[in-house]
Amino acid sequence: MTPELRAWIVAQAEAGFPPEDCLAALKNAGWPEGVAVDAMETVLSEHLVARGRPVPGRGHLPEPALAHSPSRLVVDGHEVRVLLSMKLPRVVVFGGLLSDGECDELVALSRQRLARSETVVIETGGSEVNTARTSEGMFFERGEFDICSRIERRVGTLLNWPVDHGEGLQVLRYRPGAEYKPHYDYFDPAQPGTPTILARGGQRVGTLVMYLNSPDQGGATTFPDVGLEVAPVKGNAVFFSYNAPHPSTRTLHGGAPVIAGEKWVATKWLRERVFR
Ligand code: PD2
Ligand code: ZN
Repeated sequence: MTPELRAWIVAQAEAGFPPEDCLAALKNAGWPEGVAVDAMETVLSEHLVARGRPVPGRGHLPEPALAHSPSRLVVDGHEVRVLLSMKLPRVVVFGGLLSDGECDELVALSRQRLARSETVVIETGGSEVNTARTSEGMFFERGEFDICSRIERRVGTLLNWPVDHGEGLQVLRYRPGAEYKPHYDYFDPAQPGTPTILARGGQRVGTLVMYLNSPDQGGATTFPDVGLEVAPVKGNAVFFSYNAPHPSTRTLHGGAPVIAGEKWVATKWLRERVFR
């Protein structure tokens, strides 16, 4: 995006023109709608952040049905416990979202692919360790296996979010010493590659980290802004959502170093729009 176009989008908004007019002009100029929407959101939220003004949030977010404070939810015939619910950051911890058998199956299906990516690392010299994220990972396609579809459906029902607005499951394995330093899961509007990423499904608006085993020691999911630690327990999951790609959501989170044993998780990221 050119500086001139950025300035034009900001000028339209400051002059009080409705966003629909700006969008229509971009579409007339040949921009696909999704790309134009993301460009406007990116430019305007950056502009507001630069001015120290709050970024308006997106209205609609993934959210479990907790209005009447249930201690359990029955989702597609599967009982899920509600262990913790926090407003800011929006965090919910679920118990028993996955059965032991489902966890084991995901680990078995992903293990070979993790092993394969290790070989690639060795071939390139093996010294390029990303110190922020020392786990190994792989992605399933959405619906790649029956187990993926079943979990995707359950997560969609639990969080009231369409299955096609979700990325495929990502599996991570952490060995002793491995960690995931604190980060945000949304795509940083200030990064030059972000508009391209957003063209496929828009922003991430929610994350569900599902624990596929219980490490012997360490490996909690941490939210440093609020001093929250979620213990990794096989079958449990931590959900959090973010209504803007902004630190005001307080969704900074990390995976604490694993001290003993391995840690396996499956992460499901939820997008604003259809992700294909
Ligand atoms: O494994 C975790 O606890 C963890 C922590 C932070 C996973 C993710 N982020 C992630 O997959 O984004
Ligand atoms: Zn994360």
